[in-house]
Amino acid sequence: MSLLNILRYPDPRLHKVAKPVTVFDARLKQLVADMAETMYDAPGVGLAATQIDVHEQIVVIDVSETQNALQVFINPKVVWSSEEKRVYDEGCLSVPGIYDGVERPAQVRVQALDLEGKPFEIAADELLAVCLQHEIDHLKGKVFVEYLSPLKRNRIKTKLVKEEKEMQRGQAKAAGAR
Ligand code: K2U
Ligand code: ZN
Repeated sequence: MSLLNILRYPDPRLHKVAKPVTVFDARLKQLVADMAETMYDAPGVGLAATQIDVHEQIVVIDVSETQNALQVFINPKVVWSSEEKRVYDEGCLSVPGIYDGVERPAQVRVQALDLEGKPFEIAADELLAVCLQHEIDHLKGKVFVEYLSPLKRNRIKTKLVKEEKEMQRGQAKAAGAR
């Protein structure tokens, strides 16, 4: 299995819209295994294929306390959301170090396919509901900072671009020193 590179905001590839999965083969299973390994290593409780620059509708989630209950959602879609809303302090592996309140429906029902292509439906609340909506947003090319004010979003963008440049300078220096 391998650890995959997670795209960092404001990388434009995070805004690509993912295509539905139509082939359920060994490649898909390997990709899901690599996504799960990458998520657990980060660590995170969810990861969308968009974040690893694969633009197919694939999501892995594990909201268990013991991080040993992986859930795989292929071509997921929200088919019902509650009127009740809940604000959750969200983070994102593609927006490191940034956490802010996002209001979303408190409960959702999601239809998806499993790794064999078999349809299923799940009712979610609490962290799973937040994570599912967050990941399905990723598949639509949407990052959670887009729910924040333009001022906050621009400050986050400036901060992460500065950090990316510093990281690249550090890597170039280290390569030059070899
Ligand atoms: O999409 C991602 O980057 C994965 C997120 C999923 C997530 C976002 C918001 C709220 C819940 C889950 C990462 O797991 S962010 C890190 C994290 C870890 C535990 C709880 C909340 C966020
Ligand atoms: Zn995210």
